[in-house]
Amino acid sequence: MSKLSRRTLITTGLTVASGASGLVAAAKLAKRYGLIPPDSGGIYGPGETLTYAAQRLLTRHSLAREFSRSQMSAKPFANEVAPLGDEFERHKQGAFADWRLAVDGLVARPASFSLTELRSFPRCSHITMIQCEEGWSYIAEWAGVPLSHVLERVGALPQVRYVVYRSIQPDWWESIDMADALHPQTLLTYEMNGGELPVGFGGPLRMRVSRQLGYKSVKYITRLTLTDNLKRFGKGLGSASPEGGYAWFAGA
Ligand SMILES: Nc1nc2c(c(=O)[nH]1)N[C@H]1C(S)=C(S)[C@@H](COP(=O)(O)O)O[C@H]1N2
Ligand SMILES: [Mo]
Repeated sequence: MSKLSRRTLITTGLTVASGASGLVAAAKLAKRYGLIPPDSGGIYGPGETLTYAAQRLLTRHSLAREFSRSQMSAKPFANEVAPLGDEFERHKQGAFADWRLAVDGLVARPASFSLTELRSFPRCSHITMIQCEEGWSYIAEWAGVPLSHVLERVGALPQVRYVVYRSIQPDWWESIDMADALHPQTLLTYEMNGGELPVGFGGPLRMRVSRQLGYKSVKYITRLTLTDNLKRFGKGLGSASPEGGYAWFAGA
């Protein structure tokens, strides 16, 4: 069977199962094809599974909508963050010269990159919309190094299934699957709207996951961990968001 017709069959199966015999049947089907998100337990679990499985089958390679320069928001809104603390202040005073991005886990060559090194890697940019789950949004230009390039540089091992990313704010950590980690619009950004990424918007380094809601675009990134299993991180639900009642997969 061709790849496409197999995909159509599974997707149709998921849709039929969700209507006819309920979400649980859809979840069973998703499980057979390895499309279970890490927060699949609990009362919303079957719904989360259906969303994630269907999205991955239908839109794995789709691009987030890109906008023209004239559509950029005149006044982008920086969502307030909790106080950033002394360590961050020290970095800020030193113009972030000592900021590092550590990369560990299932990699051939664990590494730690300075911002200067990250800036020397291939640079990509896009004008996309960031949407908060609370309803507001803005359109901005983001520039940085594609996450896929960093993964290639450290030698991501073939069994890697997720990238966990952490902030200098310990409460903010997320993970994404390989469809998003290798996606061309997923960038470790250090620039916004043609200038340095402001602190309010996550500077000096922010993960920009363009196909998901704003909370997946974590600010002040310090560490990436490549893994085949999310169970040993936090409460085992994949990231901080499901621990707080939000979906791990936040496809927008
Ligand atoms: N480290 C960190 N990252 C974060 C947040 C935060 O409070 N701390 N807020 C998240 C939420 S809920 C949203 S909607 C976006 C907001 O992005 P903005 O400030 O560029 O509008 O950042 C996300 N990344
Ligand atoms: Mo948000």
